[in-house]
Amino acid sequence: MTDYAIIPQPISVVGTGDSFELVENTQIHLVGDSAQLTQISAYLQQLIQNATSFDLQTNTETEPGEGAIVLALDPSLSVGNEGYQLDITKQSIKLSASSEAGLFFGIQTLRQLFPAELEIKSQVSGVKWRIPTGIITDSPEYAYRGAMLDVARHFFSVEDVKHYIDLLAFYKMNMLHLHLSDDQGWRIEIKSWPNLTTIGGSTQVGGGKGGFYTQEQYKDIVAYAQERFITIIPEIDMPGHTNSALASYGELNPGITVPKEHSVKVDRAALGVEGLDPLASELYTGIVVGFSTLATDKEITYQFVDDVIRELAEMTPGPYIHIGGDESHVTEMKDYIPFINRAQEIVAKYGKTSIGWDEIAHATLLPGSVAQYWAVAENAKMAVDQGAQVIMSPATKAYLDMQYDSTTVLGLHWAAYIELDSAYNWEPTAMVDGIGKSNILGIEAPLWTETITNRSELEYMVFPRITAIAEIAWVPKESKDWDSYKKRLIDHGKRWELMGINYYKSPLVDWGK
Ligand code: TNX
Repeated sequence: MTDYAIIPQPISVVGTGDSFELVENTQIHLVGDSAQLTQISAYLQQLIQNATSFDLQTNTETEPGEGAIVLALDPSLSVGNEGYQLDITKQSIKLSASSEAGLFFGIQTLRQLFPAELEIKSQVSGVKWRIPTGIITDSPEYAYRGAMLDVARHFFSVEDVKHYIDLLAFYKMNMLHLHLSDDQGWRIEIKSWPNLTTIGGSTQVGGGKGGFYTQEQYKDIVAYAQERFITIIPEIDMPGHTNSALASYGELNPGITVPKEHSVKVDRAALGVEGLDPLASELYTGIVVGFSTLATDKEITYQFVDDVIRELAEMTPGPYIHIGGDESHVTEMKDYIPFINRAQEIVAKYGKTSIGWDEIAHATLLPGSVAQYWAVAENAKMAVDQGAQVIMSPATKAYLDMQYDSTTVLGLHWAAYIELDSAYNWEPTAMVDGIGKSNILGIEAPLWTETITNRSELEYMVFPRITAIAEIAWVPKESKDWDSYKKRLIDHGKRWELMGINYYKSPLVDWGK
């Protein structure tokens, strides 16, 4: 196993110098009793079938024969909640874990050990499907390994989101935070407040037609993610970043002014909303932040928040709801604090835990609430002083919408230019004085989409930096190694070519031809 190229780097890899060859009659043997086990083996079966065209048979009754891939769920195994062990010999592959999630992550490692051609979606001939023998023991450093996609500034289709989920799963990420609302668009159907999508979802940055997920589509995304051991975290950003809601319901609007440039009159007749409250704001298609706020002094606002959170919670099996809370520049602090306090209570009432951007630390955090550090270290420290855990998303390191350098066409650079080495070489426990390992729930890399309009652009900003973030979230700091990572990345570049993924060929990596 000298030239394996696994990202994130497993905790321990011991090679034994031989190889296992996958052939047509290799079987998948399941040990353990769990419906999810069958689903995991179907996932592996499909993964292998695409390129090899082998239709591997699964069995549970008999002893594994020669040449089997064994997936063993063994609750007594001490590899941690999400850990796994891979024992590869010339005769067989044995993947064991104490949880289904561990098995799933182990499959991602296995997948990366095969020739890169495994990632081709149609039959490939002339490849020997061999993998090196050895023993791998592995488990993650952080429980929360996430990415965020802003579907509010530009809308992304269900298919695009699923595609992103597949790519995150490949790197053992387990959280996808969806930024579902912002000034420019409201992207999730709320049945009790239908204008949110008919009006609020009708446009996006630059004035495109926008879009939204029906509740059925959202549930479909959630289920797809769940099968890949990824939790969806829905965000409704409040009380700022709410113009799309204010344009949909005048009663929520305290009378804010939409920046003239890029403000768009709601076409009441075309959208079929003639009775719209005259206080409703205009739609907004620009990228200025910080001009909007909900009317925090009106009871109707809390009815609105309650309805939205209730409907969201009903279709979100994961434990978290993100309430935003960032850049509420036109909400006075005396109004902001009670608003965030009440929003957290509403989230708790529906059985969920709140996450908010670091500004929410100004409020009184409910036990369990999580603050997401992006900009202001003092806020993150205030959250920790209240007993909260923190998600690390420093804009200067983890923001996937930041340009790589001054020549990058897409993206912004208000926080920094983030070349690959900068995305890789930072240490979560060294970012904020007084915030250490036990205060950190995990790491998240947000992709804001003011300038990102489609799948190919998304991929270009995400790859390769997301792999640096995945490695920081999975690997203990002592084992992180920039030179080793750079070398392993070459193999991943090859895989991305075969997967048709558009990526930034950082000059720091020797990608080959
Ligand atoms: C700041 S990050 C924002 C977003 C923008 C982003 C662009 C955060 C909590 N707020 O509204 O999209 O910068 O990089």
